[in-house]
Amino acid sequence: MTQFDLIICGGTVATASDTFDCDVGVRDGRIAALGTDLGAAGDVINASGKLVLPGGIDSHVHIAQPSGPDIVMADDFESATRSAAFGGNTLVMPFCLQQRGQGLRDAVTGYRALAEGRCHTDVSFHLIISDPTGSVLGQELPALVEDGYTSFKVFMTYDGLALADMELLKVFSCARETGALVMVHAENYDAIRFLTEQLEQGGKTAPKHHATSRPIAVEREATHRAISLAELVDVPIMIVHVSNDDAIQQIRWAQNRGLKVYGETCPQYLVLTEKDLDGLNMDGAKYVCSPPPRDKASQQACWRGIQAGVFQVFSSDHCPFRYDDPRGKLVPNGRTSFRWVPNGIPGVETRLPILFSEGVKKGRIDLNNFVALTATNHAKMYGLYPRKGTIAIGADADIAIWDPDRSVTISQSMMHGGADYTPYEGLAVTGWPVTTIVRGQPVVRDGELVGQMGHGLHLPRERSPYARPAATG
Ligand code: DUC
Ligand code: ZN
Ligand code: ZN
Repeated sequence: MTQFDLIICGGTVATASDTFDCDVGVRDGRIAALGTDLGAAGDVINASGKLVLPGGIDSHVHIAQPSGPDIVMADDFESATRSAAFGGNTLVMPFCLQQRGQGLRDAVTGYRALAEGRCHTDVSFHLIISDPTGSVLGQELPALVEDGYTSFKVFMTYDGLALADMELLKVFSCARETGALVMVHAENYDAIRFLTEQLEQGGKTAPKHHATSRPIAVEREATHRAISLAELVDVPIMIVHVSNDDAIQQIRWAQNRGLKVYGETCPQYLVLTEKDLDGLNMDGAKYVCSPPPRDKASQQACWRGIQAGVFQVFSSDHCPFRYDDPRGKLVPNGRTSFRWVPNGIPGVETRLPILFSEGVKKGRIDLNNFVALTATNHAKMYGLYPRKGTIAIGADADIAIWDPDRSVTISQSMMHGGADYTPYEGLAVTGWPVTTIVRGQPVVRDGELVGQMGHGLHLPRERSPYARPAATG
C-alpha cells in the first residue's frame, strides 16, 4: 500500500511567509507531508523548475447573477469554475443576490441549486442584501450566518440594489451582532444618476461616458461615507474594487485611526484605463465595469496601496457578459446609452497571471506577498483559514503549480469561460499556472482539463476573526 495518494516533487513551495524546496505528500485530499524522499504514491507530479503555490482564492466573482431585463451573464457555475481552475484557482466566492421582495434563504437555495454538481473548483457564497427588511435582518440573516454564510455585500448605487444610509446603518449593525463581514460597493447613487442625466441630455451616450458618469469623487465620497457609518456602529468593513488614490486615502486614513477597514483592488485597476472605454463603435462596452478603470496615476496608486498593505486582497470581480450578443454588452438599449450596458468584465482566469507578471516578475511585490494577496488573505478574511489558503500539514491540498517563466500573450482563444472576449487581449505576461489541484485531485493538469465537473463543493465558513468589532478585539 502506498503512503500517499499524490506526491508533488521537486518544486519550490511558497506560502504567504516562506519559500522553500520540498516535496508535498497528499493523502485523503489533505496535505499530509512536506519533506524529501517521501516514498511511494499513487500518483507523482514532477514540479522541478516550477513553483508550488496555494491554489488561488478569488473572493469576488459573480456567476449566473441576474443583471437586468434580457441580460444574461456569460458564465454558469460549470464554465466559471472551469475558467477559474485554468487560471490557477481552487476556490471562488460568488454571490447569492437577494432580489427586492425576495427572502434571503430563498435566494440562497436558488444559487445553491445552480451550483450543485456543476463546479470544478470549490465555491463558497457571500450574500448580497438588497432588501433589509425586519425579518431579513432579524431572522434570516442571523440564521444564514450561523449556517456558514458569514459575509455579505451591500451596494451604495444601482437601481434596485442601492441602500440608503439608514439601511446601511441597520445592515452594519446586524453584521456587528452576527459577526459577519460586510463588503461595500462604494459609489454615490444620486451623483451617478445626476451625471448620467446630464450626459444623456448632452447626447453623450457612448460607452466611454460610463466612466465620465462615475468620476473619482463619486467613489471617494461613498468610500468615506461607508467608513463613517461603519465607525458609528463599530463594525469592520471591506471596501471592494477600489480604483484610485482618493479612495485609497480614505481607507488608509481609517486604518491609521485604528478602524477595521479593509481594502480590495482588482486587475482592471492595474492594467486598464478609462481610454479603453473609448473604442470604435461599441468596442468600449467591453470595458464597462464599476468603478471604471481610471488613468495611469490611479494604476500607480493602486500598486502603492498593494505595496503598503492598504489592500489585503486582490480579486477579479469577474462579472462576465458576452460582447457580441444582444443579451450581453450589445443589448439593443445599450446602443442608446451607456447606462444600459451591463456592468462587469470577465477576469477569473487572468487575475493571477496578471498580478504574478506585473507584480512579482516586475519586482513590485515578492512571491510571498503575491500568495497572501491572492490566496491566504482571502481565506483569513472570509473564515476559511487554515483549511484553505496555505500549504501546511492538515490543510486541504489546494495547489497551483506554476511555470514561472512561461511567456504568454493573453488572448480569448486560450480562455475557458463563457465570455467571447477578454479585456486583457494582447497583454504579454510571464508566468502561468499549468496544473491546478483541488483537495488532492488534479482538475487541470499540464494545461488539460482532467477533473470531473462536480468535484467542486460548496463550503460553509467560520466567522472571520477580521469581522470582530474593534471594541471586542
Ligand atoms: N459591482 C461588482 O462588484 N461587480 C460587477 C458590477 C458592480 O457594480
Ligand atoms: Zn460592486
Ligand atoms: Zn463584483
